[in-house]
Amino acid sequence: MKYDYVTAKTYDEAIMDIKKKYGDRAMIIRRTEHAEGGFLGFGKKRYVKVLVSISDDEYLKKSKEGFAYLQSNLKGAGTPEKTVPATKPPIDSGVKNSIQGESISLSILMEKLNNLEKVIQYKEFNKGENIHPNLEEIKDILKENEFFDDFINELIEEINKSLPLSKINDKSEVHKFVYEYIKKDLQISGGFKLDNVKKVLVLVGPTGVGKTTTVAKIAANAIRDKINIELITIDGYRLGARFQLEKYAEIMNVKMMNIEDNMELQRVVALSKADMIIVDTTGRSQKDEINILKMKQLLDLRNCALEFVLTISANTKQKEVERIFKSFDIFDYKNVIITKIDESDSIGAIINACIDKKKAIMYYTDGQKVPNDIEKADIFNIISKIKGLETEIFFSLAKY
Ligand SMILES: Nc1nc2c(ncn2[C@@H]2O[C@H](COP(=O)(O)OP(=O)(O)O)[C@@H](O)[C@H]2O)c(=O)[nH]1
Ligand SMILES: [Mg+2]
Repeated sequence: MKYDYVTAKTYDEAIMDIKKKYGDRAMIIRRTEHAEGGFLGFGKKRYVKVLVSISDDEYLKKSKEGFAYLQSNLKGAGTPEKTVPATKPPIDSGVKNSIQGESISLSILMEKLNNLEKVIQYKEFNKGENIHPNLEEIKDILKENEFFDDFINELIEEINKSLPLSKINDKSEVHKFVYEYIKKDLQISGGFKLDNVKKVLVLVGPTGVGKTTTVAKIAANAIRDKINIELITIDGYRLGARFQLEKYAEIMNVKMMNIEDNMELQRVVALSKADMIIVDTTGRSQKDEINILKMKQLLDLRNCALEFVLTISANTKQKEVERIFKSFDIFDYKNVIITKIDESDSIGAIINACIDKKKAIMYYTDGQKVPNDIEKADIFNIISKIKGLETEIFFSLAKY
């Protein structure tokens, strides 16, 4: 944007000069009357000085685009739809029609530029430091819950695209949008399903997340539901771990076996009369890829509904979550169990990873007590774990 002073004897002449020199690109900013020379107030030379701003072509193009954008985006938000002002700009008497026309077109341009300014402000508002306070708040909430930046930014963009300003101004509308957005993409399986074929449920995951405890919880609840189950551990090299499951099996009075190789496993599964076999796996580190590969080979089973479940602790640091999801990819797991929710403030990263990788949440566990501290996941109990998201109103409206 450039600026120029145009001086002429009269305002009309100045307008004509401006039009000749700059065409449509000029916008009048200020007009001042001057007088100089003469003696004792007589013979002074009078003239008009007009300050104009000159837009470059790119700016003018943006103005037009910006105006269209504003019209489509800010409709209903109190933005004037008409570009031509109701009152004509003041024009001196005796001004020619053509000049009047020029003034109107300059006014229209001025109006367009004003609107462009609003568009820029609106865009700026939703970017960087000037983000709308309600979007700023939701951003903070999701960050606090350890959702990933990419997810948050996409969500904010989606809100800007889908919600009119009048709804963005309403905090509960923004929260509702976030709830719907997560609900739309988050898969929930809410427990295992039995098929006609024998089910083999295998819990994999990092050491110490609570696999053995969770196996015991699932088993105890299945027994309560009169499902015939058996337990297998391939955690044999860690004697302590094996005894841990043995102890649970003893209390629940279910069969438990320690398996060392694939042949043995195939035989045991084939001979089993159970509806479901739950397998507790080694607690070796997920960084140990060779062991993961060996485990995969050991667990290669046919003629049964083999299902791997990733067990991950809610305590897992945000940057670890993606790596863990990835390192167990080899098992082609479809479901996730979140453990130790009672010890963590934020499960956003896990929810986020489940959305990204299209994994369903099966259960969450919230304490050490077997069998009680486990819940089948549903959309309400999972989303309500997002601290700061006001979900009560939507839950009360939603049908179970
Ligand atoms: N607070 C809490 N502790 C849990 C939960 N699940 C398991 N634990 C504890 O975590 C520790 C490791 O559990 P374990 O089942 O041996 O983990 P594994 O190595 O994955 O088999 C034990 O002390 C469990 O009691 C849970 O949901 N909440
Ligand atoms: Mg274990």
